[in-house]
Amino acid sequence: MEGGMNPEIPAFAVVGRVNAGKSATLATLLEIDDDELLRISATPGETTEVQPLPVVYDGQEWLRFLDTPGFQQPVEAMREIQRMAGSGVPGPAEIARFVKECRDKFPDEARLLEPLAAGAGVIYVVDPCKPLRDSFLAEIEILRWTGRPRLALLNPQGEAVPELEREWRDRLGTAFNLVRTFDAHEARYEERRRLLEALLQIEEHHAGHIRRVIDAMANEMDARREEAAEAILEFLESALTLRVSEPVEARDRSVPGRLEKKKAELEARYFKKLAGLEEECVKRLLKVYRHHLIAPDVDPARHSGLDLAMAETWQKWGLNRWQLAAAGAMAGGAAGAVFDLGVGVHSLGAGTVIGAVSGGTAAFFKGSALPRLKIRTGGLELVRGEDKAMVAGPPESANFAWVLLDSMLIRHAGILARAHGRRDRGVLEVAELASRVREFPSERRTLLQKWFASCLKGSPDRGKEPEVFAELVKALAEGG
Ligand SMILES: Nc1nc2c(ncn2[C@@H]2O[C@H](COP(=O)(O)OP(=O)(O)OP(=O)(O)O)[C@@H](O)[C@H]2O)c(=O)[nH]1
Ligand SMILES: [Mg+2]
Repeated sequence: MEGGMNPEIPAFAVVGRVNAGKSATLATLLEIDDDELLRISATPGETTEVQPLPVVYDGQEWLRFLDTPGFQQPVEAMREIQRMAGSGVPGPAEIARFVKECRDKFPDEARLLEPLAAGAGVIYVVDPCKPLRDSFLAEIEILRWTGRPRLALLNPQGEAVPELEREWRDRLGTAFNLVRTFDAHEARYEERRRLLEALLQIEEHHAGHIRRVIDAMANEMDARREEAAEAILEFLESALTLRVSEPVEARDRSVPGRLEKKKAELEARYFKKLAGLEEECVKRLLKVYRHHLIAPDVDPARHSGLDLAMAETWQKWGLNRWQLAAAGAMAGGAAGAVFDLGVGVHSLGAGTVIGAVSGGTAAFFKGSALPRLKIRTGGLELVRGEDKAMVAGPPESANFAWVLLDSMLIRHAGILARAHGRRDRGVLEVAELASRVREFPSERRTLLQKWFASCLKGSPDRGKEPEVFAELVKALAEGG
């Protein structure tokens, strides 16, 4: 397998200047967020060997990408190849000779051209924010001489400069079969699919293989959406049915303040458990979409200022009052509960930043602004034999379930928007994303409201589950 190639399998080598974002492009395209598998770094010359990245579905390799070291001395390499051609125009024969004979003098160029000489197609990555210097023109010339199918990708690493980009496009247009934009830090599923379709356009010979990968990717996205819907459904059910209890003894009633203290402890336990369920769900979503560098974020430092943002949180997500009223009425819910937003609504200045969206719904329910829990005490429940118990259930707010759902849908959208080529650890950037449930069609709201009500009562309506699941899948597809 010369140069990491097998003639049966279409191969594309990703080439370009050091630091152009070649590895990042492949990482995003193939969803690899692990530096152990694919190194991305601000240090130029990070990739020093050709690295084959096979695309395998159903145990079979359908397509192969090759990450390559960057061009280091393109102008000198171009002159060398021209010298080999003498008075003629250089072509694939000179490229092959260069690969064989110039390893010592041009180790990087020889390595990156080797797979092209062996038959791989070209994906040339450039940063269109950089001026189009002679050294880039030399790279473009060399790649043209390979005679291989060629796709150029503009991967902007900074602020776009329209005149520069036009210059790049004009020049690349003369030497490449296609020119496309692929932002390695921003591209999502749709852009990844378009990149593969571009390969289909430039390399008709292997169309079947490439199409197979495009289809497999689409099927996989559908399957993931279903897994995500299942995770969210299970989260909602466990969160809405969550109850915590605490035994109550005779002296709890006789010593003043003691019951109140117990209530407060009980509330704290409830919200901690809720946060745990939430974290578990976000972890599942991250896993479904193959993200390892993002934490579900439960860092309390990120949540400061949240208590204040509480009212805005309830207003920003979930349904608004009228939507709640409508959903509640249609679902046969108690209209009286509808106007209870669960918190003292204090007005906040416009533009208050809700820093903790990424932090979790748990953060919404914190400190003095905790919504009131339904707490029942005094002989209503029997726990462990004769002990009387105090039971804390869901917050009284009619919007509780909607806020939980919205927070998961928003995170799901944030996960889809996160490119695997990024290597910064961190949390999802979802603060700017708007409420999803407010856009739901009314039949969906009614269905969910009914199911929520059954969960809140502690007896989830299993008969409705398949429908709820189907609606969640639809909602996730709309949010993608
Ligand atoms: N802002 C931004 N930075 C990017 C983008 N693509 C790559 N980078 C950054 O650019 C640097 C180089 O990225 P790599 O993917 O390692 O580049 P490379 O072309 O593989 O580099 P070598 O292997 O050294 O030739 C890294 O710090 C990346 O995070 C992008 O689309 N946007
Ligand atoms: Mg690299």
